[in-house]
Amino acid sequence: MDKERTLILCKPDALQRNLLGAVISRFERKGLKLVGIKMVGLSDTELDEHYAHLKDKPFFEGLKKYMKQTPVVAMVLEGEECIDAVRLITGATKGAEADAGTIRGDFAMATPGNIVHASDSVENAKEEIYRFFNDDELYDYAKIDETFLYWKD
Ligand code: IDP
Ligand code: MG
Repeated sequence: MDKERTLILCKPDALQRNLLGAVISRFERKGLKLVGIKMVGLSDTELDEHYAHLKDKPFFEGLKKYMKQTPVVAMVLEGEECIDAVRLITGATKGAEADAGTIRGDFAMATPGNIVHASDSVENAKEEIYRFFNDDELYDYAKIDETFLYWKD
């Protein structure tokens, strides 16, 4: 199984609605390893890059305004095949349509306010991590639960 890293942004509504701990807890209890974390005030340049696939959408400017209301908390999580696993925990884009039990399904009702961003592919994860983190802000360390988490026999 490939070890992957993925980028999470806890969006301004996660901070404003006091859901930061609840969000991080969802990833922790799944067994994902936190290898980087920081608070970031997003710039227009970063948002134009990060949401380049949406630049022609009518909601693009509103999305940027929402993402700049407060700093976001950026995290890099590591785990075997974690990119898809984290997207499952995150849930569908529109809060009201996201499955119960997912972060968006449990905590969000709409868009753009859907609590978290999570990378959606290996290629995008690499690009997004590089956009928000320097190499010396990401940590390699052994975690004592890994033998049981990824038990192979
Ligand atoms: P994703 O976050 O589930 O990957 P994307 O389509 O990549 O979804 O959209 C990025 C973000 O843009 C969403 O998480 C949401 O905050 C916002 N967004 C997506 N669609 C809409 C919309 O129809 N109206 C307003 N905001 C939207
Ligand atoms: Mg996306």
